[in-house]
Amino acid sequence: MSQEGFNPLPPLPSPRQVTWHKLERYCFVHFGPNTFTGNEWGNGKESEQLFNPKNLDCRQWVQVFKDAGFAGVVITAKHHDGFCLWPSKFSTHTVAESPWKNGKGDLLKELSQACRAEGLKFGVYLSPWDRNHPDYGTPKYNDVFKSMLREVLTHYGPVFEVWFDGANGEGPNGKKQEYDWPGFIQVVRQCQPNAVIFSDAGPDVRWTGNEAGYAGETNWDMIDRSKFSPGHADQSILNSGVESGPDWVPAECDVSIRPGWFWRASEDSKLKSVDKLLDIWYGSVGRGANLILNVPPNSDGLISDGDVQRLQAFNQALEKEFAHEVPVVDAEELVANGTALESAKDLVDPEHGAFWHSAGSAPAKLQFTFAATTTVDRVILQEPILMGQRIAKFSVFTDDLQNGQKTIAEGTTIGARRILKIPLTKAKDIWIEIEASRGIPALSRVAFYNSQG
Ligand code: FUL
Repeated sequence: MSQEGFNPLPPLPSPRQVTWHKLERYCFVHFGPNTFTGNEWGNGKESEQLFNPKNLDCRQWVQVFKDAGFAGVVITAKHHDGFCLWPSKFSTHTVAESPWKNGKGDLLKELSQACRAEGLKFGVYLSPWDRNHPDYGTPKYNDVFKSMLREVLTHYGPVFEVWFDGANGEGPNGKKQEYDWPGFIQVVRQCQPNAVIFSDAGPDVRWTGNEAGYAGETNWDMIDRSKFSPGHADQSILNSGVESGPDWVPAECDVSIRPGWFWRASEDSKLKSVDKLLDIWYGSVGRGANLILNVPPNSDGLISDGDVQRLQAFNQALEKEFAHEVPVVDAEELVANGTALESAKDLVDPEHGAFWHSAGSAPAKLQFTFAATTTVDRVILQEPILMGQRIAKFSVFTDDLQNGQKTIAEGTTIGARRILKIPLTKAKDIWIEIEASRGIPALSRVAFYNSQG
């Protein structure tokens, strides 16, 4: 397992991106005037009087998300309608003008405190598009937006992700804005240097190109950032990334548990099924991306019972998938010097963990042996992404006297993780062949499971 002479292959993730990769899944919360009107996009003319979530309790949201295994929350601090969920000094369309808590409420304060109390990460969505602000469409608005960002990023403790929406429509004056993206990014870097910035063009995390929750089967963490700008990015490229891309900008998959982003009573019965949520998880987290699942609170200010139950059932189903790991007793070529397998099997932390790499370029074959003939139907593969994303094509196969060599799975990229559902396979040994790779292939984790128990 000597790592001498094996060098990182740029581009590489920044420390803030490495931290982000480990979160895997967190919740999105769309909440605001639309929660009370039933609209998806407010026009900015909604009366502040509408906003009155009488039983609002962010601790309930956070407890529900935490119990269901989610690592954090990103809240729509300001959606396209311009309504601010905090009492911004730079707008007259905020919680301060609403009847909620007699205008004394601050939703970002309540949510960030609840997150800190439970150890969840806190993130913010701020739409640059503002259908309410009178300055929208003029250079002055860029300063307004930066001032709002500063408020949000300096008053509520650590922020793990700042989510910029690419939508760019007209303001109340019918004008469109020339956004000062470099300026917006600079404010985030100054106020929250550890936060990743999401947009359809990064700079830190990219949109996956759809709102259905699926990364590409092939999912490179790289793109060429110079070819994209927010609102102007090729969706199919965003979905699969670019093998030769010079910038590390991994994908995040956004999707709602309901048909819409905002809560409405008529969609209480239209929640995604547990099977659908699992499929989305395999299509996002399982392809090395992160999943941001939207679970919108209702007009009372609470996550509805149906959503709570669905999240719990989803989490239970996910835990069941990986409840039974099948231990590997020997991993040839994985541990070149024959070190006890435990040490290799525990290499699950791409930041600090050691890893296997081949002596030369692909192909490379790895043999995993179980204590006895056993059955497996799930495989987790991980690359040590601190060394760069490399593997471009692999297959998983069995080989025995009776049936000869039999391919049970094929794939392209792995990255932070690749989680495979394979047909229930009876075997004493399983092989993984890395057929193509940028540079020398490396793996930091290979694990087998039997979801049937
Ligand atoms: C889109 C917005 O227009 C939707 O309303 C929603 O917020 C979604 C997550 O992003 O661009």
